Amino acid sequence: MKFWRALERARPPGVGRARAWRSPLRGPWLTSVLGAVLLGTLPLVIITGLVSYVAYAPWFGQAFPAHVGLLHLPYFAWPTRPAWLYRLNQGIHVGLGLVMVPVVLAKLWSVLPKLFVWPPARSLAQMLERLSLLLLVGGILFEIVTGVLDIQYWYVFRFDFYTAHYFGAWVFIGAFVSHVTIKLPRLIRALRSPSLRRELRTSRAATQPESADPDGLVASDPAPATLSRRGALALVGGGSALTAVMVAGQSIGGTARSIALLAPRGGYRDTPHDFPVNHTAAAAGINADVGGGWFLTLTGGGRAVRLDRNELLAMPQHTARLPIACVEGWSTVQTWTGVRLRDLASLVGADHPPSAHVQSLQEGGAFNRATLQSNQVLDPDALLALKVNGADLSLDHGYPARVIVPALPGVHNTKWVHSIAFGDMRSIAFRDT
Ligand SMILES: Nc1nc2c(c(=O)[nH]1)N[C@H]1C(S)=C(S)[C@@H](COP(=O)(O)O)O[C@H]1N2
Ligand SMILES: [Mo]
Repeated sequence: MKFWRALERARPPGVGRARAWRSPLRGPWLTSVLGAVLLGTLPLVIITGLVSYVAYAPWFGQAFPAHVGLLHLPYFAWPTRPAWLYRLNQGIHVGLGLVMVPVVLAKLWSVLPKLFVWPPARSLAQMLERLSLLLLVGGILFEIVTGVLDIQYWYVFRFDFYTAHYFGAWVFIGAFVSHVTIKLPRLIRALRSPSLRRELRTSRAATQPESADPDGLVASDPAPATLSRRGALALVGGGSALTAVMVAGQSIGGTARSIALLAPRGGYRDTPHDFPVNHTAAAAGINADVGGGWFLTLTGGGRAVRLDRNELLAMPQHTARLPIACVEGWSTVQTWTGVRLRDLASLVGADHPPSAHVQSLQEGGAFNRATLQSNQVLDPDALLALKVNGADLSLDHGYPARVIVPALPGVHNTKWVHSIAFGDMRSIAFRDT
């Protein structure tokens, strides 16, 4: 007893004053509506994130982070069809993830007073529960912050973004699953009364606090409503809609790109090269005169072949409309022309290569090479592109030649290609990392 009294005296100022939180909107119903939206959407964000890890082909040592032990979905060879598969996966992960940010913040607001409860725990069980909530809230905020900063290329933190985002996700997944397990019955009960339909018809003037609940979400001394619950939901929905517009613009293209404030990426207005650039040639240390004296080295099947750009242009050319879908939340479909990768493999006698290792002229960086699976080499639309939209590639989009493969994660469409080695690249790739 003495302990509790001491704890009460040690209460920090401003904490534990339940009366300070007076919004009449707070209560199990509002928290549960927001919770239900997140329950329906966050699993999709989680799964597409984990699928993306597998799509990077971690067995070639080229997923980020390279090693995650057992913490991944089952591995499978990422398909090349449908060509928009990775685009869809990343669109859901980044797009839906960002659109849910206002909902997450609103849900945190709805339970905010509970953060300031004093004493922090009255029993061991309660202490464990609050610790798990710390992982839940900390986990989602960490994923949001690291994700958004990555989209902005703003690496303010010292740690590696991908490693942090990946393992942070697993912390959140654990906390999320246990939170849902514990709260689901209460969520269902709270959603029944009052019904959504009735609440959506309730004006601000008729908005009443919910009756006191065992969780203590309802204010003990509620102020008059300044906003109805439907108004609050409309506000959150509006925030989500605005986010959707700002993030989708970069993928929709045209004028919509100019309002893509969340994913500002370059491009060249009114040219065949008017689509986003990931790293520019300047950023990658590629000189403007890269074309002079350039040749491509092919190896495999015990042979080596060197081709210059004119020799590549003299080979059978193939054209395909294919997307580039970047993990950073943008995608674009363009018309690419070049030599089929499988024709290049045949040139060195590797008709059915188990994989291919593509190396860029770019020195250093994590994106200057990629290992492709067998199906990604053999697909009839898998190209070493020399042109885009009928014009020679621009320097920033990978001149003299770049890889473009259907459904391949954007990062593996290597630009400024220098060499391609066909064969079993598993061991080589693992030595690299
Ligand atoms: N050599 C090299 N290739 C690269 C990159 C890079 O930084 N260096 N970025 C990759 C990433 S992450 C993406 S999304 C695409 C973007 O292609 P784009 O800049 O032509 O739009 O190129 C990929 N190829
Ligand atoms: Mo990317």
